[in-house]
Amino acid sequence: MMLERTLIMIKPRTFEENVAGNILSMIQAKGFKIVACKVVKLSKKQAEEFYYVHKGKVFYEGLTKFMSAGEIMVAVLEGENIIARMRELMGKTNPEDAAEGTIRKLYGHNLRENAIHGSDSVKSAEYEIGFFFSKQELIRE
Ligand code: 3AN
Repeated sequence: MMLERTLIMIKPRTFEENVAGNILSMIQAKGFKIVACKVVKLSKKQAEEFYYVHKGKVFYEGLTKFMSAGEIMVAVLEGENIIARMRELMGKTNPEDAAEGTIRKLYGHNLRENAIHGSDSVKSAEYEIGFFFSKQELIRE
């Protein structure tokens, strides 16, 4: 078991629906620790930078447009094996395929507007956390 950190984003439509509190409750009920949390709004350019790994894919333009359309809540979570465990709580990318009781099943609307993002590896978590949070914001001592 590894103590890891992951970056989550409650996506624009979902944040606007005022269900961020419910989602954070689900996360806390699992015992996942919230290390940092804030509300931001990305520009189109910033969304493109964040999702650079998807550049060139058919959904890149729509995804970055949607992700810059409104405020989002970003948070850093910490725990053992948190990257995989958070992705399990999120459910599959397409809410239609997500298991009952997962965040995407409960709050996702479609493949693009799927409620929440979570880092998919240690490497992407490091990049994504650094994208939104400064060292100072992550200080614990
Ligand atoms: P996940 O967020 O489950 O790791 P990725 O990394 O494959 O999934 O995709 C990143 C985001 O791009 C997804 N959260 C989703 O909003 C969007 N997306 C992925 N595949 C498609 C697709 N085929 N059509 C539209 N949007 C997509």
